[in-house]
Amino acid sequence: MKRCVWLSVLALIAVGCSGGDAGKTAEGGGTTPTPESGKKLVVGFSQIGAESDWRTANTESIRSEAEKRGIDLKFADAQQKQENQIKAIKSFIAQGVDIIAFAPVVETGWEPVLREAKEAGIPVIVSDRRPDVPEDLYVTFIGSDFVKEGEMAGEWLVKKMGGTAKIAELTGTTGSAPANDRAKGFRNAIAATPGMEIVFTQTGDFTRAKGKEVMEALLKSPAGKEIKALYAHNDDMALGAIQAMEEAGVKPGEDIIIVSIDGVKAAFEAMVAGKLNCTVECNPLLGPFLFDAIEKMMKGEMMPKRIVVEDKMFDETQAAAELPNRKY
Ligand code: GYE
Repeated sequence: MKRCVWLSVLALIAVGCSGGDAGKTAEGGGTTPTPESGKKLVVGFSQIGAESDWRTANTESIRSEAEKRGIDLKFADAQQKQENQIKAIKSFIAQGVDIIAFAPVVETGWEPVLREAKEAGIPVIVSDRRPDVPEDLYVTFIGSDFVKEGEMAGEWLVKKMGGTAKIAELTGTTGSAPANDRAKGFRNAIAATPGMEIVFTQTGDFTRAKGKEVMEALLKSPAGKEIKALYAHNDDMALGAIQAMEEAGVKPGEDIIIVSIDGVKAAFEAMVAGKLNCTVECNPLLGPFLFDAIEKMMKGEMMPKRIVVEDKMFDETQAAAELPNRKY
């Protein structure tokens, strides 16, 4: 059944991008959309913004992979605003791109625009973050398991703190899949250890500046005096918080134990300097995954609804050896 639905999507694409007669027949009677000979494949990509080192590496991976494969990439930066992403997707539809890919800044609010793409016969691939929409509105979702990342961070912290700590949490962009899932995963991991207590939680919007600002205010408040650990949903917020701690005379990595997520180079440098204790990797190099999926789709191959990118965890004891291997 799924295959039938998919083949009819492919047939729609052929009509949408080639006028219905340039596609070649695929096995099983479906139609594979091939851009007219000599015409480059056009992919519209709506990126969230440039909020973190992770995002910069993600953008670079997508741009360079498109270039390598001779794909015409129409790239739109939404500056962290959903309304800009919706505008970009509508504009891709109006331009009649072959494929739309996007990283949804928040989980909700995507159904109407994805229905428009579907009605226009343009397939959508989801990159990085999950949107809360019915599965028939996209081909596949490529990205990490954020709940698992939160669990890994929590498990590591329980061990490191010997089961007791008052914890501050810096959450990611409110309403985003990684903020929701990393909060959930971390809570799953500490649930069985009552000594592990989250006493403060606030968004730092995945940025260094906001991470610093929130930590500055926290350290000035009574709650700030009892914090023994910090869990930041990304490295950038942890790095901002580290600056705030140093300016307040608190030793990051010693007075306050810090675990964060992403595994960017700057986090490894902070670990080597003894200021950060652990980072859970979240691979931003999604370009090859994305364009492999697009190429498979163009050949009419069946695709899973979910492509999970595997991540590892690195703590301060592994940082120096690992730093030269980091690619982002
Ligand atoms: O962890 C953070 C970025 O969606 C996985 O977004 C991504 C997150 C990443 O801003 O640094």
